[in-house]
Amino acid sequence: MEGKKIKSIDLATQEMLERAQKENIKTSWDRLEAQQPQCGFGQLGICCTVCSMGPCRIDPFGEGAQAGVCGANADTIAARNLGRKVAVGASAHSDHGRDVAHTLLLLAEGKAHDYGIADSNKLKELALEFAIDTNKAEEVIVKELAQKILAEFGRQEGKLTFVKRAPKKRQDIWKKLGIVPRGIDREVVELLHTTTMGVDNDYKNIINTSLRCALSDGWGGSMIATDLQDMILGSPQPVRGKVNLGVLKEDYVNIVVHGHEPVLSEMAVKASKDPELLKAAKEKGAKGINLAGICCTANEVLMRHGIPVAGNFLQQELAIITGAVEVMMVDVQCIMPALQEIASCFHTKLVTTSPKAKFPGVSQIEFQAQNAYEIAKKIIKLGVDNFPNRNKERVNIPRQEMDLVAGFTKDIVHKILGGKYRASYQPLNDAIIQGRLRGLAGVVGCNNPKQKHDYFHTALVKELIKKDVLVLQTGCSAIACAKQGLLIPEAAKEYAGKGLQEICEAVGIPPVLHLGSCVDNSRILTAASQVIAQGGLGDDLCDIPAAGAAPEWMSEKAITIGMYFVASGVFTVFGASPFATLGSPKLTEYLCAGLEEEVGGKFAFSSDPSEMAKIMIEHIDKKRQALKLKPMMYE
Ligand code: BF8
Repeated sequence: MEGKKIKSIDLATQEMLERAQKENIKTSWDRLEAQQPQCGFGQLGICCTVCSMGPCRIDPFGEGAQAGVCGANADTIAARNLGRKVAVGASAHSDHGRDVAHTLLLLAEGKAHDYGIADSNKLKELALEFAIDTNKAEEVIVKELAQKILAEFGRQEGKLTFVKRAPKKRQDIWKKLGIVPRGIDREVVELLHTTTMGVDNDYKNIINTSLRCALSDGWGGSMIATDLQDMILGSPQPVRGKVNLGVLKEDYVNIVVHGHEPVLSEMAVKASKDPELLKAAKEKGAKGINLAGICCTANEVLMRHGIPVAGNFLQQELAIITGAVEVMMVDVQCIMPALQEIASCFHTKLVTTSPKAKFPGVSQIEFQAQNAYEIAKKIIKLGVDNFPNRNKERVNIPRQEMDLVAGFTKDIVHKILGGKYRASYQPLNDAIIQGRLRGLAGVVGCNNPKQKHDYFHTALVKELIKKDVLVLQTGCSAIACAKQGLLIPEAAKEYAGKGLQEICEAVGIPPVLHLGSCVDNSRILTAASQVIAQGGLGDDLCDIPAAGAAPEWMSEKAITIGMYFVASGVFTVFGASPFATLGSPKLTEYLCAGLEEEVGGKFAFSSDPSEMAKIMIEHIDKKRQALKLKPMMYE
């Protein structure tokens, strides 16, 4: 790769990119290059396609048109474009949550026999939160809960039930600003409505509606997805696993699960151990069946079963290019349309499973909760039967794989830090109060070929832990750092500051905690609320010495997550450009400064991981000072 711009810090990725180049297989990096120069108006957020009088664009230099045909200026156009992204991101997470809730209803009605209640404590907890009498038969409680949770989506008035999980002061702020989320669907629809032609032209009001919609995701759809998945599929426990393309096995049938909704992949885990299928695999000349994951589906099956992770978002194409994947089974979200073309260069069968996500020319085996296990078996069987079609000469699996520990939920953090006898957040709060720990950071989000793959995540996280910040991770960011060896307890000694090191060594945790998939960012909100409830670190989420970041983001979902973090009072830094809002300096200023006065959180943007770490640490220190906490112990 000498003399060329390195596209990834990950050696397995570098190796596969070289192979793709040799074989003239185009990946997202090549397509990005072919797109150059990308549209400047689009990058600045000042291209409007809302109605057919356009497309209109605003001249960013102030010389040409300053308004679209309808009269919308740069502020309105940029805010509307941003708001629509928030609505899409919220709808993706929340529709995922709805599907899980629907599975729960089918389960309660006896129509989804392959599922059960894996965590009955979670059922009790949720039943109490939803004011359900728990002295009834379990199936009655489950049915009532499913119905009540499904009603959260269509709720017209009042507030989402999980809003009560936030500190009182936070809820009061939302009330004052009129951004308490009501029904999930209602908030998405209202944001889409108000950003259509000729409705809301006040950029601040559009952001206000966007914040409410984002909150309906963070404290609604995503939280529902997380809690119900834990209840039905089992609450994660710390588990060791392996990560990177090296987890694919040369002598095995390799099945890769990719996407977001774990209800089917959970069944794939079970089916991959089915004696009948294992026998069939051996008959076809394989040693067994090897299941691995990509993206957030990977995080889900990793956390609950220790299933290895083949890679993050930008590695989905590369997994197929190893020539060793028999089936890639996809559900929804973050699945590149390019996969089919790449699969057609190899023997790999791409299988879609959601009626919401079809690919032209790709066969679909539709997932139904009613006969989930049979469907999963059918897909795995397809992989087994495809094994003899593998061209052994074309198999090229990079050797890289790394250990990691995942499965840290809010309850686990509680238990581990609180000790054997009394689960509590007090030791964590005390560590922050006494200056052993500086604070907390949530580092989350995607990959983006515009940025050196995995570099921004790992460089930022290394700087944070060096300064005694405990890092919580989800999504592709967690996979990036895991590949670089940051998610094992031994990483504390090598990378963490002395205070964080002491804590990690005392309780045996890594300095970077893997909390799950992107909907599991909701775990960060509930954990932070419990930190406040424990006492000593203020009375609102914005008081905690904490910050968030999405260093390599690309998805609309990342913007929605950022919005609900900010609306919850968290200072949140995004890598690269300010959501395509630079064409409106007023909007950018509002997002990066003005919002703080209203919600206590704000955005910052930076394309330099050291600078990102610096501003996050400055923010954490500012919060420490405001709380009059002790100076850092080892500085
Ligand atoms: O929901 S981090 S690339 S996989 S959007 Fe997608 Fe981004 Fe990965 Fe998970 Ni989240």
